[in-house]
Amino acid sequence: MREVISINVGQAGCQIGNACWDLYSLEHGIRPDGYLEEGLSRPKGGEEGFSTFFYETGTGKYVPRAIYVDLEPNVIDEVRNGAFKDLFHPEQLINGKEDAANNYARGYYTVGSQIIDEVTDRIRRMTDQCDGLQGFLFTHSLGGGTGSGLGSLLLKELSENYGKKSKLEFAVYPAPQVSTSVVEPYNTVLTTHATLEHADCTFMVDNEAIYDMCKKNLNIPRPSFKNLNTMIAQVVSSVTASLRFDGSLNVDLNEFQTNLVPYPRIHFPLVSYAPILSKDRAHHESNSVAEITNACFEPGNQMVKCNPATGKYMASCLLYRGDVVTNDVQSAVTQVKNKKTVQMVDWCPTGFKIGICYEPPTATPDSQLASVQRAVCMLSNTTAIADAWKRIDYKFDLMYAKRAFVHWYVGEGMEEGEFTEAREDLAALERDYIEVGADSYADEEF
Ligand SMILES: Nc1nc2c(ncn2[C@@H]2O[C@H](COP(=O)(O)OP(=O)(O)OP(=O)(O)O)[C@@H](O)[C@H]2O)c(=O)[nH]1
Ligand SMILES: [Mg+2]
Repeated sequence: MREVISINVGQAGCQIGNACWDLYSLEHGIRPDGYLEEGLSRPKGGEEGFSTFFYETGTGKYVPRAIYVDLEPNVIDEVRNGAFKDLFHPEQLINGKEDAANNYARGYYTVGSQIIDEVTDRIRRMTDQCDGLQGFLFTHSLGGGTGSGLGSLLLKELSENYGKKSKLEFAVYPAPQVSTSVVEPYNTVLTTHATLEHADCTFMVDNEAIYDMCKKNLNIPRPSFKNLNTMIAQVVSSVTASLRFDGSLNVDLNEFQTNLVPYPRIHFPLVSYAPILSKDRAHHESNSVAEITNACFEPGNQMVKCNPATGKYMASCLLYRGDVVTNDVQSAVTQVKNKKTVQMVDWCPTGFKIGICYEPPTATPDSQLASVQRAVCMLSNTTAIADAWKRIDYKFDLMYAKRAFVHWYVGEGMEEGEFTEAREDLAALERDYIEVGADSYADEEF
């Protein structure tokens, strides 16, 4: 048993959590009330797979290994009253009375610190139920006060209490289209600095990139958070499929991580997904392995806006799902390696790690995504992702030059020095990316 506990923090974290558990349940044949669909004697996913994410109670009900936490009640009340109200144990849903008001310092210091003991206590009870805890999967926004502040505090606590257990996160990168506050660049920089040494691997989801995907590929004129989350859940599901389904060539997430993260700080792989097809277009596409593999190198399939053609790849993993055979994958990968736009760093062998999970992707009934026979999710550690840091650092600097809004943070017990320290750390991170991308012999004199 290699259990994984999901921790959803703040509005974005919890709402993405909802979309994920909705999808996982469908994939494993578990009904919204936690009992199995008719005709099943055990959840789908092989002997053990599902039990990394669900545990079984004495009455044959399956419960997600998940914690929801928000500093205010609304988002979690929706879970308590929604379609999945019976799926969760009430103890898994934790909320406070007032939110962090978009303020990292409230999430980390004042309001967050009041709830942290309760949260770590519930997490402890859940880890006690595990035989061989593998790690934690976080979802949160970088821009919200709770997602950033409480998220950072929790990751730090988990680091202290669970030492070497993996901590992976899906972190929502702010976008102007769906932004809720002006201080998101502050929160993003502060939380990235605070979690850099605690998270082992961070998959960023840039709301702007997902918004464009929904609009262009799925023909949704004004995408809502729900639409974005359905898309995000599909990606999270692909990344976690290897943990939830038994199967051959189904490489463990740990193994991917080892390959993806060459240095502890360089732990932000770019995620791409294909196909992203609306229901009405699905019939016109063949979706061969070669096509979907190639599509992962198209900007429109990336979860973060950046240009990998101008950067270098350090490592890449391709996670296939569904009706896929190794021969097709091998020829697709050979083609990809010959692309001019795919430049590897000179210190790393040109390896693409492959995983195949034979369970095809599932689309939830209200999803605009077409049901397809196969899909692929690419995780690649590319220096191009540093563009995301550049953009947010620039926005941070514009405000911080005028010390705009800083008093709100200082008023919640934060020292101004933390701003400078965080910003310097991000500047160092940008430099780290330049350094890993530089040719090994470029500095030498001959
Ligand atoms: N993809 C996605 N992004 C969301 C969702 N809800 C909020 N966001 C984004 O998250 C950021 C705001 O953070 P929230 O998660 O709402 O804030 P919070 O963590 O609840 O913190 P406070 O409300 O400030 O206490 C903005 O960038 C929003 O665009 C969601 O359901 N899905
Ligand atoms: Mg909130």
